[in-house]
This record gives sequence, structure tokens and C-alpha cells, in this order.
Amino acid sequence: MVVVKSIVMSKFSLRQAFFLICLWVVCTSCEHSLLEEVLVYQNDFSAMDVTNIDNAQLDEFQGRPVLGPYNLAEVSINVPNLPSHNTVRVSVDILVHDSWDGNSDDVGGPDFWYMQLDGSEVIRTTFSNSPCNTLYCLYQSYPENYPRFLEPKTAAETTQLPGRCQYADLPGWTTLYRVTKLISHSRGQLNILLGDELKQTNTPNPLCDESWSIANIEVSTLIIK
Ligand SMILES: [Ca+2]
Repeated sequence: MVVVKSIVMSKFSLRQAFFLICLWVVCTSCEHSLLEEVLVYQNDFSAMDVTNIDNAQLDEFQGRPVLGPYNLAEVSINVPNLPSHNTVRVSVDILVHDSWDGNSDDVGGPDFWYMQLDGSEVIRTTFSNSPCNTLYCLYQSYPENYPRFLEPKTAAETTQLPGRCQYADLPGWTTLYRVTKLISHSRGQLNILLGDELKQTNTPNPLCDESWSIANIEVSTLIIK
């Protein structure tokens, strides 16, 4: 019996060892190394610089310049002269102003916002600044793509900024999000397209009812092996 038990243990140990070796090979082959990272574009609009931006308009929010406000609009940022790379990371700080209605499917929405990188959509989502309690809540899809049902202001950086127009000076009516996307990319230039499909058919002034601005954009090129 002792011999049999020893053989069984030995086989088990060999299998275990083989499994662990396979696991190690698989895990190590999945690892990626960051060889280089270069910040190639950064714009918080403090220098009022809108070079290479189509449909640029500048405004001020809380005493700081922002790109916006937009409602039913697209803005396009071209970033030329990229160094050699195989990946690009884009980070956009978006201010969601006033009464966005998230996934609401009526006169007030859905309120879509999207980003395309070189023509490929990397996010298509909704934001909501709605109050949310057990009796009433307009859900949003961010940080996922539409349609998901998440609470208003999910994944926000800051939630208590004042509104811009409809709820100007009222805290909680502008929400700041940092939208970051990493994509495979090797071209010498990058186009970033930001846009919305806001819906509010029961107001004479949709731009005041809900809008968005960009507070900061950063683009980095990376070499990942
Ligand atoms: Ca709306």
C-alpha cells in the first residue's frame, strides 16, 4: 500500500509540476513591457491655442478656458508628427454641463456622447446629471458603451461643480470625467473626433439645457513589446 501511495503521489506531483510550468509559460508570454512613452500633445486651452482643431470654440468655466460649449456638434483634433510607436493613449477631460438625461428614451434622450480615433469609434455612451433615488433616476451608460444602466455620475472625477447655464451656480450640475482610451496605432498622425447626439425637444434653448466642454486633452505615444 505504501508503494502504491508513493507512486500515486509521484504522478500527482509530476502533473502538478507540469501544470505549473504551463501556467508560468502562458502567463509570461502574456506580459507586455512598456519600452517608451512620449507625451506628444497636451492642451488645457490656458494658452488659447486651438491649432489643428476643427470647429474650435473657446469659453470660460469657473474662470478657466475650456473648448466648448457644444450641443449637437463635433470637434476634431489633429495631432501630427508622431514619433515611432505602436500604441497611442488619449485622455480627454470632459465637463458634462446641466441637465443631461442619460439613457432616457423620450423627449429628453438618450443623450449620446462619442469619441472616434482615426475614424474608429472607441466609445459611444450616455451621461446623466439626473437626481437618483428609489422613486426617480435617469441612468447613464458611462463608463461602458450604450446601453448599460449605471447610476448618474458613475466613474466621475468631480461631481459637485456648478451648472453652466440652465443650472448656473447650482452645485452638482456639471460633472467632470476623464475618458482614457488606449489603442493599437502606428501612423504618423492621429485624428480625435469628439461629438454628441444630445436630445431635448421640449426647450427653445437646447445649448442652455445641456452641453459639454473639454477642459484638457493629452495624447501619448507608446512602444509596447
Ligand atoms: Ca437631453
